[in-house]
Amino acid sequence: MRESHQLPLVGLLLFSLIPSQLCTICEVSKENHSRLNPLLNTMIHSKYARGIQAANVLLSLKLVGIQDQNLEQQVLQEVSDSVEKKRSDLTSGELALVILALRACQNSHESVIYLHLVSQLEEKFQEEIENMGVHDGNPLTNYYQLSLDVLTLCLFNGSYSITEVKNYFTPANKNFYFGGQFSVDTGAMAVLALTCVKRSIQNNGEDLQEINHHIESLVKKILSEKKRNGLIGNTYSTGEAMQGAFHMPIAAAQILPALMGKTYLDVNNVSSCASGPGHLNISTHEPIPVEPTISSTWISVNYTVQINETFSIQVSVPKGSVFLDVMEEAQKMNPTAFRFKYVESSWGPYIISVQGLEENHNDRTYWQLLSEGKPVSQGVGSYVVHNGENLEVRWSKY
Ligand code: CBY
Repeated sequence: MRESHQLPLVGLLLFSLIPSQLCTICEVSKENHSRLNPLLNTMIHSKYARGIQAANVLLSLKLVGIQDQNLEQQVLQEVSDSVEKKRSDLTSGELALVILALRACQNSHESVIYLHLVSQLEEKFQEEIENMGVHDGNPLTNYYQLSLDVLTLCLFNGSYSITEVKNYFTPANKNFYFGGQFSVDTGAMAVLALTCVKRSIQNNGEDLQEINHHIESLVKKILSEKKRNGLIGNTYSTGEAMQGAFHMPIAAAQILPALMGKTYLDVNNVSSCASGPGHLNISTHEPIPVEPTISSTWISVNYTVQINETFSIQVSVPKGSVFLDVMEEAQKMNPTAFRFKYVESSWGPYIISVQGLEENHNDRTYWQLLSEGKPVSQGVGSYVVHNGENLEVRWSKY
């Protein structure tokens, strides 16, 4: 997982934690607001901002105070439709995001209609905890989603136990790590959740001290993952971010609030969301479409499925193809060795099984994607492959 993809959350986090030092650097000044248009356009016009992903976009639009009734209505409709479609199939974190998006920046009296969603989230959060009880501390989903759950319950008066949060969110908990590597996304979301919980604690007791301690230690871990070029908040990294790393609507939706000086902790603060000078005004014209690289050039890559045995094949795909294209071509050529299934996630297609062997969160197994033996930092739908590359999907544990 490369640092470029961690920027959105690191941005949110740095901003929320050390505002006095970083606000002025993180936040894009008013005269430069037009530079945010590429991000906005990515969020708004992408045909990929579908389903649950629309919740991320709606949340971001509301937080930065975009005043476009039409647009908001459209995204809201997409969110409502996908909730309707998935219903009880929504994971806890997806439901939390939906609540954050729907209730963001609303007066509390307008929000009564969403109360049942909060009680559904309370249930889903309990199911996560119960699963940890019977499956060796592994939740149904992951700690990124548990953090979203706690953040949402905390912001919108749901019930949760501070003692539970305190015990489960110790920074040494294995769920903060994948394959021994600290997950910056997970840590950042946990810090947002713990910060909300901290603010809700009235007395200066043991709970407060422990939560504070968790926050400090998680922030340390996040900062120690900062790479030489992994800065957010200075002109350079922001400029770079605008140019390419945030071409997915979800990535754009996560970085934009930070650039406007907002964090997910602000969603229940109507005055901080409210429109006024300093909020974004956008021209939501259709972006000029980038010509797809129409090319008759074909490239050849090696593709391997690694379980206990190794299955390899040489595949030809048009230049500009992504990992998924390679997997599909291999599947056509030899379905027995290379058949696979995927689901749509907020970050695009996510591989759940190969050769019928399915990932399992209770066992912490998954299909890892690698190039030249190293894990790639994008999903199968975004990772563009190169001529002569050695690609692999490997049955792994995280
Ligand atoms: N979101 C979630 O529930 C996902 C949480 C998250 C921490 C997430 C990254 C961060 C985010 N902002 O959403 C996450 N990934 C998790 C938890 C996981 C694990 C999923 C299983 C579980 N317990 O829920 C797991 C298995 C460790 C994992 N991610 C695997 C992978 C690989 C996917 C391969 C496949 N089978 O399709 C992959 C490609 C790494 C690899 N080389 O194998 C991977 N993740 C990547 C690259 C990413 C980043 C995507 C970046 C991009 N541009 O596509 C990521 C943003 C994310 C999604 N994973 Co995981 C992390 C990063 O690079 N910053 C909540 C929901 C409501 O949206």
